[in-house]
Formats: sequence, C-alpha cells, structure tokens
Amino acid sequence: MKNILVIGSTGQIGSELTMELRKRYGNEHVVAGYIVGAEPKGELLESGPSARTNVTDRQSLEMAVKEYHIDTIYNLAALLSVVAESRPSMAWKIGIDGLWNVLEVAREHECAVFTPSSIGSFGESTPHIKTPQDTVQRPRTMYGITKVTTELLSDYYYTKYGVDTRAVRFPGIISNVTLPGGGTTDYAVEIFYAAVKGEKFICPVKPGTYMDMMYMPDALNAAISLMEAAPARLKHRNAFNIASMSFDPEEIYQMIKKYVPDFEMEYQIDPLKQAIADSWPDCLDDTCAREEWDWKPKYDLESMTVDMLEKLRAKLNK
Ligand code: AKB
Repeated sequence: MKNILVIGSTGQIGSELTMELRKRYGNEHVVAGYIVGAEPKGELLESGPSARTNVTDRQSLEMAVKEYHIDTIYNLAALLSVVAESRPSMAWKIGIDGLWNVLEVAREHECAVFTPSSIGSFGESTPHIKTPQDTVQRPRTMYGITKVTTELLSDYYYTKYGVDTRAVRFPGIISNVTLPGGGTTDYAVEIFYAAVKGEKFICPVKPGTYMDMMYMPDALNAAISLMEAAPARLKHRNAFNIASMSFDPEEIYQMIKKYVPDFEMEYQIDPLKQAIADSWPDCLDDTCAREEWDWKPKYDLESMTVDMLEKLRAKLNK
C-alpha cells in the first residue's frame, strides 16, 4: 500500500482508520474521501489530502484515484442494519451499485480493495455458536443481503479480473471518537456514553442477546493487517470471520458497573433491533483469519471497558 483512498472517511470506522493509516504510511499518502454534507474537519482535514468521492458517482472515484495515484481503496460507504431497513433501495444503491463503481475503477487502475462485510451477512439458518467461516448465509435484512452480495461480487472481481479484493466480517465496533449511526450493535457504544454522563441507560435489546463486538483498535488492525498479508497465504478473501469478544447487555452492564458503581440500566425493547440481533450469530469462529494472516485481537471486555471509560471521561470532561 503506497497511496490509499478511504471512501467514507468521516464515518465511525473511516475517521479512525484514515488517521491510523496516515500514522503508518505518511499523511500525504492517505486521502480522506468524503461526500457533500459529511466533509472532514479538524485533524482529519488538516493532516492530509481529502477528495470528494461519492460511490454512486464513478467519475468522482476515478478523478481521486488518478490525481493521487491510488493503489489501495478502503470502501467504507454503507448504510448500517437498522437504517437500511427503512431505506432499502438507498442501502442497495450505496452498498452494491456503489461497490460496482469502486470495483470497476479498481479494475481499470489496478487498485486493491477492502470492502467490509459484517456479522449481518448471516441469518436465522446459520449456526449461531462458533459460526464457521464457510456456512449458510441467508440473511433476511437488506443490510445482510447487501453484505452477502458484497462478498460475492468482491470474490467475482478477484477470480475473473484479478482485482486484489479482501475483507473481514466486522462485528459491532465500539469506539470513543465518532458515534455509529443506525446499527443494531450501537447500544454497546451508547451504554458507555450514558455511564460516563451519569445517565440511566435504556437498553433496546433483551438480556441473553449475544453478539460479537470489537474495540476499534483491534478492528483497525484487522483491516490493515489483512491488506498487508502475503497473498500466497490467503485461501479465503471475501470475507474473513474475525472475533474478539461476545457479550449480552447484562454482561457489559455488569462490567461497566464494576467501574461506575451507581450506573443504572433498564430495558425498553426495540422490536426491529431485537429481531435483527436474534437473526445474527452469538459468536463467530475466526480460525481461518488466525491461520491465514495471523489475526489476534488485543482487547477483551474488561480491558476495553477500562480504556473506553478513561477516554470518554477525558473527551466529555467528566
Ligand atoms: C450494525 O449493527 O448494523 C453494524 C454491524 C454489526 O454490521 N454495527
């Protein structure tokens, strides 16, 4: 990776991935791609180049790739699971028509492409415990349908045209910089903000609802390590199961309460979020990622909780 374009650089993952890539590859070598209305600000804007790149506008991608001699694209443009249910055609347009544009530009300009999949690419008929790398993927959400299609289309461009496509299936990602928006796993971020602000947390999913989650530093490391991995070792490409922790609302609540003893939580179930969460695996088996590119997470629930509370207290002056 010499010159990198991050599409969706102002989103939850993009904002931190862009800065991490700049740290590793040099500020001038990492372009922050954005759409009108979500322009980069502050350090993200000032530390390196940025370019308007809308995945639904192929020309905008082509211009950025040519101008900055891009060889690697991180394509993070997507609607998350809950919002995709209310805007299914937009989810398809951004997730799949947009991906098609990215892959075509990558084919013409010989770029490698990372387009994340998700635990949302699985559905009710998938084995929910230790979900294998290669298994049934029959999601019923539009988000899941776009993620399975993302995996298939990315593999197609690799086998048919030799485009170097690689991806992971991200779990819910917990971070303290940019809030997620419209996902089923967002509660696991919001709970920390409530704890630090001294507010009661209203949990939208039932006790006993287990989902894979990951702290942002591990998620960034996964995306970068996979793109740096020796191609000869990769038996899989789109997309690898990765995992670091799985918990239900009670477990994360109890862990936060250990450090914030007055913290309170009550349940008000959101039926859509609950239905989506119930259709997703409880925990994935990430053996292939460990074997093929040495994936190894650093954070577990407790070390993440300690770090999240410390960073959020500093951020919110609490
Ligand atoms: C969501 O909840 O939609 C995402 C995901 C797990 O892909 N965070």
